Amino acid sequence: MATTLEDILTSHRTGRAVVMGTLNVTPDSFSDGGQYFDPAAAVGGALKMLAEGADIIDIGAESTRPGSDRVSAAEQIRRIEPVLPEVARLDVTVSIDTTLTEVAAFALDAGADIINDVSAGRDDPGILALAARRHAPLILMHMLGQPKTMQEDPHYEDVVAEVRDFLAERLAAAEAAGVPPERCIVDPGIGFGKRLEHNLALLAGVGQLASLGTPVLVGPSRKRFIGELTGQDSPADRVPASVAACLAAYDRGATIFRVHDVGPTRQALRVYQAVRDGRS
Ligand code: HH2
Repeated sequence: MATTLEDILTSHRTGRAVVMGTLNVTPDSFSDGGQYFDPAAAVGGALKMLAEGADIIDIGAESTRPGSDRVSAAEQIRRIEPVLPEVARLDVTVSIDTTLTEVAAFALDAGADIINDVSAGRDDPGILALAARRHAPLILMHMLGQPKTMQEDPHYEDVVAEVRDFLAERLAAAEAAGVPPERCIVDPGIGFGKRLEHNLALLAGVGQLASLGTPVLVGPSRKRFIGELTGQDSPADRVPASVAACLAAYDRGATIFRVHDVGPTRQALRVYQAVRDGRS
């Protein structure tokens, strides 16, 4: 049976591990750019992720890799239009990875269930009211600066405390707009304005974010810090290390994992849970 929104939104209490497969309908994403730009390939990719055990398919039409330029709402909609309704017909929860209200509204109308906003409602504040009106769960992510410049010189005194304070403030902003914390998920934004040591501190400190009372999502998959730790230059060669990062975060309280490699992540989580619980 498919994982429900309720299962996802209570995962921090139940300990259920939720796998979100990344489907970038873009020509230029850092790890899978172009792979799913063709609509048929994108739907095929979603089917494969579903067969491998994805609970959520996260569809995005704008790369937010360091240095990237913005993509207009009209172009994002043009990219997701032939893909999202097809994926929404499958037995899987769909999230839309966008910071723009117009794109999120289109996606919800086309069958998306969750809004994944990497700007946490700062780019286009109307997205918070949209989530409230449509009772759509909302992912609030931390980012320092903007994708264009975020990796130029990120600096924190205490990265975990600062990210936690930011997320608490964005949870309050969402609640003021009508989205209660019970419908929010927080995310430290691995790689978004962070150096290697910041990413490691946040993965190690996810327990402090979990104390905000919502599920914590992490997206370490194939990112640059994994390459820095392992010496693997090509994102496609960073799969085992990405899985390890998810397990380490799960161990510390994160329950939702945004990944490019659903099968390996699901297998590893299954074994980890079986050993931890002493049963399959
Ligand atoms: N990372 C990316 C995009 N969206 N959303 C959340 N909530 N958390 C993340 O860590 C996150 C995200 C970047 O990865 P990807 O989509 O693969 O690359 P690109 O931005 O180049 O499309």
